Amino acid sequence: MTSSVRITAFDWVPDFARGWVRDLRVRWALEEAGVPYEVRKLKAMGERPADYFAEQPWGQVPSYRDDQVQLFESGAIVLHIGRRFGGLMPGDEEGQARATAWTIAALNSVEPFVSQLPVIDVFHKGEAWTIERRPQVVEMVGKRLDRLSDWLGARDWLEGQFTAGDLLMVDVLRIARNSGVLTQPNLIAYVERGTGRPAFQKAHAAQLADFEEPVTEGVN
Ligand SMILES: N[C@@H](CCC(=O)N[C@@H](CS)C(=O)NCC(=O)O)C(=O)O
Repeated sequence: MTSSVRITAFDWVPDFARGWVRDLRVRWALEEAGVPYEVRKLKAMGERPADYFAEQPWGQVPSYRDDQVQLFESGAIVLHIGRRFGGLMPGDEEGQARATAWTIAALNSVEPFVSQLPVIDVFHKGEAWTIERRPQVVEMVGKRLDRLSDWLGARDWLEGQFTAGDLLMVDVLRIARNSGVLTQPNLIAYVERGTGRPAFQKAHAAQLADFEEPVTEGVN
């Protein structure tokens, strides 16, 4: 199958962000599906090229295109890859709807809470307001993660087989783990299972490797 997939990524981010930029999710999905891709690197510290806002309304990464569609939003891109190339979506309609629900749950019901932690711990480190705010966020995150832990129980994946929903959920839970608030043993094992997949390992290594390469003249 020809696909001519091209994604966007940054040419540079600070060390603490390497391995965490959201093009990782798209690289991971493409690796799960066995689809090769090219990367258009954008200068992180410069102005975005004017044409880029037609690809991503806020000038963020990732954006994605193949020979059929042009997309933005990592969750939408991962769902598209799953539908078009396989590897991330069950074959039946109900299973696909459930995988979509978990994708949105990761991005809408878990990530908004979890992503407050790096904001507090990294971007506003040491500021007075964080002393009061952090315990409140930890409590909210804990409630979400306890219920998620109950759902997962002893299963390997949220719906019995690995789907786009697991990909997004594992990536969001990585943030919780890195912030020191992932305490539920089955969720810790779930993240290890997800990040232990060869496709995640390849995608992660590819993002890191891309920061080491100079930007090719003319492509950004
Ligand atoms: N909801 C978007 C978020 C994308 C996003 O936050 N991208 C970050 C990198 S992880 C970015 O481009 N930040 C630079 C900026 O906002 O200008 C998605 O999931 O694709």
